[in-house]
Amino acid sequence: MTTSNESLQAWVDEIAALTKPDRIHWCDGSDDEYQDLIDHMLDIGDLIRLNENFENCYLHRSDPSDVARVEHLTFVCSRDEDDAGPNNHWMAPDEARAKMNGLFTGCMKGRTMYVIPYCMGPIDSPYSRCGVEITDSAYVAANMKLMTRMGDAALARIEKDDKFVRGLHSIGELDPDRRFIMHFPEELEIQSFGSGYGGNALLGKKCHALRIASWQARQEGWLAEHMLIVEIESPEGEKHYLAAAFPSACGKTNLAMLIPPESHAGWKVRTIGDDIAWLHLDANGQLRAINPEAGYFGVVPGTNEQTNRNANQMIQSDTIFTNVAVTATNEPWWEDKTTGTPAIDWKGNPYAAENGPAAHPNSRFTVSAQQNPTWSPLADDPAGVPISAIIFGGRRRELAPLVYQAKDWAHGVLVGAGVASETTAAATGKVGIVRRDPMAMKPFCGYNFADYWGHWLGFSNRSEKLPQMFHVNWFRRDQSGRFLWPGFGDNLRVLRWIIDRCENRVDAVETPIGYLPRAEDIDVEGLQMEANDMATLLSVDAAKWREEMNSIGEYLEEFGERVPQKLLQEHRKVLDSLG
Ligand code: GTP
Ligand code: SPV
Ligand code: MN
Repeated sequence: MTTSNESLQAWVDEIAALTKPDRIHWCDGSDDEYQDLIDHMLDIGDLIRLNENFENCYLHRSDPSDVARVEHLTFVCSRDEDDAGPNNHWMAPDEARAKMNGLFTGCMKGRTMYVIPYCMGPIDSPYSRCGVEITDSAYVAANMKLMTRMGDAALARIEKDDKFVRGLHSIGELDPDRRFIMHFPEELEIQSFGSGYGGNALLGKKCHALRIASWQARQEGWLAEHMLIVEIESPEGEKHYLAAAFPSACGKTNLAMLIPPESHAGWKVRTIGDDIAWLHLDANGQLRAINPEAGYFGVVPGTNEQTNRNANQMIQSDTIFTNVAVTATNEPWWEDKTTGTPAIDWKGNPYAAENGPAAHPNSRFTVSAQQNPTWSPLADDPAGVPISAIIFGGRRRELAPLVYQAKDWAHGVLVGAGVASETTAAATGKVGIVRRDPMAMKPFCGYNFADYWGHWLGFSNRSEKLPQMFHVNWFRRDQSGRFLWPGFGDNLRVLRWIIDRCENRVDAVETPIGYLPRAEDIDVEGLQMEANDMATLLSVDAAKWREEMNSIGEYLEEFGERVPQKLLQEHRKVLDSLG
């Protein structure tokens, strides 16, 4: 196949000449093609078929050195280093291109080159953007089919728009020393070599829909964010759409498909998106969100009937599992799964407890969003959904209360900029280290955070109907390590307070860091919670917050003179009111 779009055809020809594949396959996105990809991977041993209880489910074991995003090998190659900012690794575009050209030369010899046209967002939405990923990985092609609107329809839109993000990917030799994820935002281009893992290899997701899109969004006046989008409907039929940014492996997928607790009969929760939101102001000044993705690449460990019945059900069929364990009867198994026992670990070795967890802590499922029992058809609405509240959050065993509300938009931007969270297994490196992760975008913002905060602040000049902003923390613990808040479905109780605040239906306690709930305003019916725990969850320790605000101040200073004065003023205000 070929395309009528000359620049796409020329680029594909150029990449084929560089990488020298044996075959070129243009993906049409059909179900037959998906099955062919699966059959091929079963043949060559890249996939293992799981047993009949998991219909059309497969296990992929990645190279043990290639199980998570690699932030130290991810670069933003803008022409000016300051445009990438201290939040990114930077390499000069010429140097990066020379390095990548060397790696890509002849790298697809003996392999098939897949050309994958995809559309991020509903095919007919003005907010959507297209891309083409060229890859030598059938695993990537199959995952892109589940994760994006991939194939003929996307190609037709590309031929109409004549604009697309170019993503070039090769697994290379999966050698960590020859692994780089490069972004050229000015050219709308991505080059990724040496990894087959999700965020490094499925280029539509973090590379395009966040790093490149955030850059485009700044120029065009919108936001590309690491946010879930969820619909909450009350028993009376009142609907609200919330967008929430939590760092990787901090609960977005779970919140986006939560199951109301038993005490909450009549409440309905539907999922628009679980990881990425593109936010635009409409003609009336209403902020609207689309989910650019069409599938979920979710954390497997921790998923079970109690924590997330929907996710558990969603991954019983037509799912690609990456790096989970299997039982003796070839069912997938992971930590906190409530049935079965592991026989073979994620590396393919006989399971032995002393070798660590059976499933990799960052093992993932890939599944079409339509399999989610709470999938909302509004995920396909070209106009997106109107957002009532923006929620930031992190994984903090101390300090951050269960929930608080920012005083206004500018204060909310400071709250977002100050987000800190314990690192997780979603990226290589140490787990459990608290680091700043502004707006949960530390690994994903394709430009200087100082400019990004300025872009966020600017929205208040453009609309008087902006969403309210909040911060949540589901992860407070006591001395013994026990979670103080039950989390998961019970998080609805907190979302209700957030909605009531948006609707001006409930008072709050004003503190220097923002508005907190009165304890009686969080509905705890049916919860076995100690009053003490709730008091801890809703307390603000001024001395510790002064330390926190000083540390946020030091962090902002790292960005030098580009930091907006307005943000520094907000910071000063909070610090002053802490006394
Ligand atoms: P990415 O896909 O990496 O962006 O992650 P995510 O933000 O979608 O995180 P996800 O919902 O997959 O949750 C990650 C881990 O946190 C899983 O092991 C969950 O079981 C756990 N988790 C999610 N929500 C809660 C919660 O409310 N409380 C507690 N204690 N754990 C949670
Ligand atoms: C994350 O790490 O935030 C993910 C998984 O959502 S990945 O697509 O690999 O980035
Ligand atoms: Mn994510």
